[in-house]
Amino acid sequence: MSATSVKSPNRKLTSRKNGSFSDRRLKPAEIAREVQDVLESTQVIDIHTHLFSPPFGKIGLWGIDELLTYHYLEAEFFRSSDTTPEEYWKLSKAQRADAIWKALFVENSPVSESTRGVVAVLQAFGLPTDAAGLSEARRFFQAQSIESHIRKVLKMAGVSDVVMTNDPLDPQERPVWTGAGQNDPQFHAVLRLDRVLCAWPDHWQQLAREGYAVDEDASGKSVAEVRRFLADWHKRMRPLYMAVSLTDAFQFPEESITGKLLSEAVLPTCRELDLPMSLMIGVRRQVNPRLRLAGDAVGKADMRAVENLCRSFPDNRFLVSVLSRENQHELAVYARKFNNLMPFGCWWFLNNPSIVEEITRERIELLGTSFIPQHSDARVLEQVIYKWHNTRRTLAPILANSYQLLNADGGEITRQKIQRDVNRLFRANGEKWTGMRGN
Ligand code: HDL
Ligand code: ZN
Repeated sequence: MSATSVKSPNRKLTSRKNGSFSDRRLKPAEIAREVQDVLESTQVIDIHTHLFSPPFGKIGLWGIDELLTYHYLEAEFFRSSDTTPEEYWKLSKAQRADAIWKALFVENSPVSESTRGVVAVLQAFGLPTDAAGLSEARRFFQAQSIESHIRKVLKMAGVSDVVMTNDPLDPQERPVWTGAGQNDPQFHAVLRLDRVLCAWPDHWQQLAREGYAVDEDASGKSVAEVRRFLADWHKRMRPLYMAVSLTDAFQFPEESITGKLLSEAVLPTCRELDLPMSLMIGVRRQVNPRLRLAGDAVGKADMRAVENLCRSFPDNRFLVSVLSRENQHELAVYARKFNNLMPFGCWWFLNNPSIVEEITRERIELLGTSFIPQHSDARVLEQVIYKWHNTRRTLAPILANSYQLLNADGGEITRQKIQRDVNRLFRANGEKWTGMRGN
């Protein structure tokens, strides 16, 4: 994959034949190539990431040391090294990256999805992919200026818009939001509410300190004051949606502070502000705390909670991603029952070609193109290069096969229709759901 493997997004969309946008019926043998070309030339809106725009400074991660110390790779490292987590955490960032490079890339073949991704990024920048050490890669990344590097990386990845994850109670983020804010046109905010919805006992006092009349039991004026908190942060962040990550044990309705604040504060405010609510369900937090961020695992969730939310709140729009492979078919079936439910992405432990293929095929078979196929979940800037290259590579044969079947059953396939469908999958479903660009 060369650094320009994703065609410039401004490349004039023309057919190969007559230079105009072709609505000529394609021959079966032409379909695969047209699908690949449309995927490569259509920029995507990355609907969920942990990336940050330049005003956030150092909490925006990029470069080879951050790529190698990604928590996905740290989990794999402990399987291929005698280094204990306690010894590892004592190392510097560079020492950790050196240790991971040695164990996963030099002493073993980087054939996992996350290790191969780092190889793909090095290749995309024309850097050696089999060096004994990291000095050349470090020199390259250290020579980049972050502003131009961001634009180059997003162009290489074919990403037009990055949707961030923003925590109003994170002390590292707050100075940006209470200061000049962020107005980078390629980055969009999301109001992430894990601390409010899932850890109220640990965080209600921070709201109280900021002047919101809330209490430990979320009683009295707490609901109204949480709504005021959300409205205040909506003004600061202008988020595309509100979001929360929920464990595999999540139930709704539920006699709990989570259930109360979700139904009485967050969802009514989403309706008032015309924002979707993103629910990411199925994490089993810290099954191995020694691994820190890499210590989370997955559990099968009770999807009745999604059913009850979609039915009880028909005027709310829900973006839902579930972490267990076993929940995917249920999610797709529920999306057939509730048109206020938008399934999105192949999240975290699912973002591997073997599972992405299964999930995407069943979504197309059940939902047509009315879903958002992927998000990168990128934590380190350059990850979008491999994550979106891999998504396009996995999607291409799936989409081509769908059109081959349609053609064989009498449908007419044109490049124009392929472009319309890919635009819906990569862009319009997200734009419509979040109101981006007034759609
Ligand atoms: O809660 C989330 O948004 C998850 O994506 C977690 O951040 C997780 O650690 C992750 O990075 N998954 O890819
Ligand atoms: Zn995430």
